[in-house]
This record gives sequence, C-alpha cells and structure tokens, in this order.
Amino acid sequence: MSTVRSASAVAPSNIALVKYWGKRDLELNLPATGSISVTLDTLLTHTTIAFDTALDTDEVTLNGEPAGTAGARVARFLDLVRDLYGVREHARVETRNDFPTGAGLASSASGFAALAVACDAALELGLSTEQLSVLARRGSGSAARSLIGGFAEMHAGSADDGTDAYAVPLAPAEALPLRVLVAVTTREAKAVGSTEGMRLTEATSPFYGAWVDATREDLDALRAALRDGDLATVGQVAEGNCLRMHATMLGAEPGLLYWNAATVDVMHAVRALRAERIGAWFTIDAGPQVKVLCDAEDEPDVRARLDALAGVTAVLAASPGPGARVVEASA
Ligand code: 2P0
Repeated sequence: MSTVRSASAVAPSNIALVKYWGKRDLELNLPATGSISVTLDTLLTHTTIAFDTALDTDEVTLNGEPAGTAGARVARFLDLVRDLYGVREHARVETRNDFPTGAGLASSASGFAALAVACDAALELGLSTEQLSVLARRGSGSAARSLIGGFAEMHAGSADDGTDAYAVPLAPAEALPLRVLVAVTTREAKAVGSTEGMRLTEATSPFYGAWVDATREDLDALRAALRDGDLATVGQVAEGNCLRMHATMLGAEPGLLYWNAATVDVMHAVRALRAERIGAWFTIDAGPQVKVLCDAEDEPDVRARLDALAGVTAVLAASPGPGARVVEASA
C-alpha cells in the first residue's frame, strides 16, 4: 500500500516595479539588490502535488504535457525540499498556467510560489510566510514576492545563508487605483532565460555596477510614492527603472535584446498617451510583452490604444491582488 500526501495551491504572478536583475550568490539564489513588485490577481499558476511512497522519480506535467527542462528545475527544487525537511518520497506535480509560459510573464514566479506553498501544505511543514518566501526564492528569485499580496518588497539581505532575503508586504492592494494591462506581442518562449541572462549581464555589461547603484535610489523613490498613493510617480519610477535594466542588458556581450518590433510600438503608444495627458507608463521584463500601468479610470482609453496596434495579439488585464494560498490539502 502506498501512502500519499497531497495538496493544491494557487499563486499569482507579479511584476516588478523596481526590478531584480543580478545575484549576490548563485547557489542560494540571493539577489544583488532589493526589488518592489505588485502581485496580479488574474495571472495564476495552479499546482497540485502528491508525495507518493510508490514513486521512484518525480513526475511533472506543465499545462497537461510532460515538463521537459522546467520539469528538471522542479525536480531540483523537490530535491532541496527533501534535503531540508528529511522527506524521502518522490512526487507527482501537475501545474498549469492560465497565461503564456516562459515569455516574460513571470511564470517562474507564480510557479515556484505555488510549488512552495503546496509542498508546505502537503508535508505539513508549518512554514511562516517569511520561510515560504525564502524557500520559493531557491526556485526562482521573483517567486519570493508572489507569496505576498498587494505591493511587496524583496529584501536583498546581507546574511551569507540567505535567511534574511525574503519579501515583505509594503502596501495593501488598495493603496493605488492601479490597473495593469499586459500587451502580449508573442506567445513564443524567450531565447535566453532570466538566470542565464543575469549571469551574462553581471559578467560582461559595463553598466552593471551603475544599475545596482541606481536601483537602490529607485527603491527609495518607489517606497515614498507608494506611501503617498502617488500613481504618477510610481509609474515614472517603474518606467525609468525598466529602461535602465534593459540598457544594462543591452550592454552585455552579446547584448540581450528581449524586445520585438511590437514591444517598441507599445512603448511609443504609451508615451503618446501621456502626451495627451492620459496617465500610462510601461514596464517590460525579460521578454517581449509590455505591462502598461494606468489608473483604473483610464483603462478603456489605454486598452483601446493597445488593441489598435497590429503587433499586439492580446491584452490581459489585472489588478493588485492576494498572494499565494492553499486551495486544498489532504494528509
Ligand atoms: C523581476 N525578472 O524583478 C525581474 C525583472 C525579470 C526581469 O525576476 O534566476 O525568473 O529564477 O531567480 O526570478 C526574472 O527572474 O530569475 C525576474 P531566477 P527569475 O521580476
């Protein structure tokens, strides 16, 4: 007779308004700087895990298919969980994203946050939110932030063992009347993953040191703007930080160019909206999609402008929302 311990969890994606791009420790996946993000209510990963004494290997399906490279990354994470918590069983993991996977929509953020929460519930580990954030970080740095609802700040920490590198709540979801419109420009997976992209940038971009210094200033400015409920300043800091990150990536050798032509069209459209006094700001991660920040009141105008662009294949809408949570657990 086999024994099964299972649980299901859901975790939202998040987008960084002040971004994480660089590590102070590769092994423990420690970020070089802090970051600030907003957790999105509609971009979700659903994960069910079953630790089963009858299994002799981990079995991972992603969106209904056997997971190739992503499955190996999940198995490495499960090795870590087994090692840390004295667990012997292998697991069956079924995970599903309700948005494009691996294309700069932070699927590793929601994916590893959901996995950490599901492991904690299935194994009854009783981890605190901070401990869950530390665990999720080992899977993917941005996942540490998806534990937290609303606006989250990830601390870079200074401890060698990474116990102080976790995300904390910065402001509740209601702090700003924010809508995030995601202009999808392709559903293809990106060519260079974030982990490799960061390594290349740190090793070769002459702008990397300046990026780290500028990020510290952006964190201070964004914290103050959130405290004041000042959406225009939040948008301005986020857009500037995004451009500085991409400038740093472009300075790598070979330069990392995550944009396509439609990405650039959206950036110009957002700036044209601002010239017409409609508050809209863009941010772009390690992929070609553009996330447009705007006041909920301006959503129809902003959406109409994005819909009119030939290269935009879909517009997904989200608001600040709750963090990762268990949806079902059975011992
Ligand atoms: C962020 N990104 O702060 C930044 C901005 C992409 C651009 O965090 O190596 O997938 O797994 O820790 O978390 C994407 O990096 O990287 C990311 P790993 P991750 O959202």
